[in-house]
Amino acid sequence: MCPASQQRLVVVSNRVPVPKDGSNKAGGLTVALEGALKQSGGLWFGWSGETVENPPGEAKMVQSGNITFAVLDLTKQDYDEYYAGFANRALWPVCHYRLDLVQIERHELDGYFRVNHAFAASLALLLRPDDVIWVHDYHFIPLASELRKLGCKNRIGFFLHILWPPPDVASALPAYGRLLSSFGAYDLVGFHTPQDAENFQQCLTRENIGSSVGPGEHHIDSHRMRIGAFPVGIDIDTFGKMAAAAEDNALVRRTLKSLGDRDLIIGVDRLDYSKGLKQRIEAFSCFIKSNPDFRNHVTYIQITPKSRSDVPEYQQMQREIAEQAGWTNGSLGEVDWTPVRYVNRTVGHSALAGLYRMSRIGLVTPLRDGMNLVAKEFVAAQRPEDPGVLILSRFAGAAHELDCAILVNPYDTEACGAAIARALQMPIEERRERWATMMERLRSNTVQAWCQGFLDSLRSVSVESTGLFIEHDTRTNWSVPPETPSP
Ligand code: ADQ
Repeated sequence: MCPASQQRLVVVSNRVPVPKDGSNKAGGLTVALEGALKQSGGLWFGWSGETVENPPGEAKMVQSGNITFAVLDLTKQDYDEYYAGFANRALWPVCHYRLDLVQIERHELDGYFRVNHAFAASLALLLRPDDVIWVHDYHFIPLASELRKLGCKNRIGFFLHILWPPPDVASALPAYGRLLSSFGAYDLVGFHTPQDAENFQQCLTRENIGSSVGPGEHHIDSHRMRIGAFPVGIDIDTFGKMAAAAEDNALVRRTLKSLGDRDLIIGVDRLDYSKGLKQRIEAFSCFIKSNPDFRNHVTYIQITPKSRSDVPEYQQMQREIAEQAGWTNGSLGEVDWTPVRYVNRTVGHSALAGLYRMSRIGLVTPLRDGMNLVAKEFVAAQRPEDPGVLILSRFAGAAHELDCAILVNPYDTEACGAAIARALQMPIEERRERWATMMERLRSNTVQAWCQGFLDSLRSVSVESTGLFIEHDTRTNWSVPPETPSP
């Protein structure tokens, strides 16, 4: 048996950043996971991003240093049912409290479990007895239970990157009991916030699945499952340096020039109904109408790459937001002033960091969000001597740590409009003070610390039933990392 630090790490996620042509476009989360994989050698397993007619049952492998990337193709039917269907038309809306958008289709549910079974069968062939497995996100909730059915006795942890709602909302999920029970195959289940972890444990208790042994610990069929909050962070030093260097970035310079002497308000989100874009544009409109002195003195740039365009709810929303941005410009704009620049583009991380840095305000107002990394990136990108102001939804997980932002209720568009006016007039001392406090919080919980915290907790879990592992430190710091501030 290998010592704990030598055990190979296996990461499972829907999309896998298979290295291509030596290019490195990885975000902070990917870099942190790759760092963890490099420490002891590792395997990153998941979907290739491709759909083909007859996928080979075996994974395609790419070796890069001591990391093996292994990916499976999907059929079009698998993709439609598992990904575009159950994951994004049932799990995603329920977890974001949008019961009005839930699509319940029995064949999509079947497809979700079928793909999880197929991925487990393929992964099982690649596993070693002492591998530690870390499964990511809502696409793969039943993966561990499928692996257990195939005899896998490894430690398996799960981290949910989105919210977990309370029982009254979560129970709108089709096959709710089956999904909840399948969590019982994990040794550790992690969420962004203590609130999500608590909601999840309440769901188990209400459904009589196992028994709670205090907060953060649940026994299911003699198996002990730990439940904890592990708020994901960012690499603030790298991001801050990138933002400073990006002042010379061509796109950043052109944008700055195009603004003239107007202040910049920035929003950066995937095009998703959870991000509150409709309400945000309305709030901006309210702000201009209530504060006519700011007309032609401020520009709001919303950078929003399209996502999940093959899901009908997203197609409709794309049309609505584009119309709303056009309508706002038509009614508020001037011949020489476009108040809202709405752009459906992905921007490189370096340019994005530079744009955050030159913005007076970061508008991050999701209706619900597990964490929201844009809020953290915006703060990390600021100039210490002249920082911009973060306006943050109280319904983003990031609000637990970034409570020195101007916290808003995104549904209250007038109040959000007033927050914009307040941010633009905030004295420099107050801006510096708020920013310094937020930076302290971000520094105490980087993405590397998040990764290490989760893996330390997972590795410290004893796997009594298998006898494969010696029990390590079983009670250390697994529930909520101590540096995480209370909500
Ligand atoms: P997302 O819903 O995708 O993530 P978020 O946390 O904001 O949301 O992460 C988005 C990432 O994409 C950020 O790093 C951002 O810089 C980047 N991005 C966004 N728009 C971009 C653009 N136009 N061009 C380039 N990059 C862009 C899910 C959950 C979140 C959780 C994360 C991580 O929904 O709540 O914070 O996972 O766990």
